[in-house]
Amino acid sequence: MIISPEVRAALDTGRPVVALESTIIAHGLPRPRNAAVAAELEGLVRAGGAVPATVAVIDGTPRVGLGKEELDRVANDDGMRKLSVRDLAPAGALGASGATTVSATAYLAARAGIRVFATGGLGGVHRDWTATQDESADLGLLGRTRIAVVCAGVKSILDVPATLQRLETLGVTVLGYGTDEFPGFYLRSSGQPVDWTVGGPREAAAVLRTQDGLGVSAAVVVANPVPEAEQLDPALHDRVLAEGLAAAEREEVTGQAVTPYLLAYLTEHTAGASLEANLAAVRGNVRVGAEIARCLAG
Ligand code: PSU
Ligand code: MN
Repeated sequence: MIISPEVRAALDTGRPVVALESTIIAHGLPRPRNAAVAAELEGLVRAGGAVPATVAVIDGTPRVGLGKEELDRVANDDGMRKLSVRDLAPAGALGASGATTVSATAYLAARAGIRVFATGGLGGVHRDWTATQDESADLGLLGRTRIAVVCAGVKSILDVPATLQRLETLGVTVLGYGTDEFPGFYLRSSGQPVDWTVGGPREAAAVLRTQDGLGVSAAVVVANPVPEAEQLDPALHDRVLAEGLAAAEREEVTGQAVTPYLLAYLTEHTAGASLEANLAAVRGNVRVGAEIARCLAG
């Protein structure tokens, strides 16, 4: 694994660092918007007084902190695979390149010594789980990795109550960030309650410090809702999502392809509105991630 000099220096001197994933760039957002978003997110981390560490695997080498050229490859190279944590070893051994999901990003970032990671929405338990057993590797990995993940909940294409139940089973702490309801990714609320609420970055950082003191080594999900003004219209969301789920079933989309398929379906059939809500959520999470990292460092 190569940690970029800037990230290395920040970690060595205790300055705030925020990890960012690359799957959202390579497979979650349409081109050419994705490259601009990758740069924008790094800029938001910097504006928040922290160092961005985007994670990806380039020609077999896991990288924590990407240069401009690598970021461009993540956004535009058709050969970029989607790498979950189980894919890291074969990608490394065979020299493949790929974008890292939440699970692979959290794994590599924690290994590099990064405490805070910001993304859009976690993977989780899919709605047809009893038939397909499709559950994102994100959850299992978060159950054994000490990292804070700032996200807007889990993607609403999933079974949200089942995902929350699995997080509980796995021992993952879930904090509502200024809310007592679990966010619904494109929507402010999923309608599900959370057990714990933090009021801001100081309280979130205090939870992380306390967790360190206790030696608990699971993730803390900091669930930060998209701003109300920028959420997707809930009625439109429910209608298009139902159509998208039916289309995925009709077209027999399975495995790793399911999440990108549904995200793209929503973008297309909401005339881009879901994409804007998605981006608003990610931006908010990246800002909060930088604030929490700063509180931790200071
Ligand atoms: N959130 C987004 N866009 C994405 C993802 C999350 O807004 O593309 C990605 C994350 O990388 C997450 C992955 O880890 O989707 C989950 O995929 P799967 O369900 O195949 O595990
Ligand atoms: Mn899956």
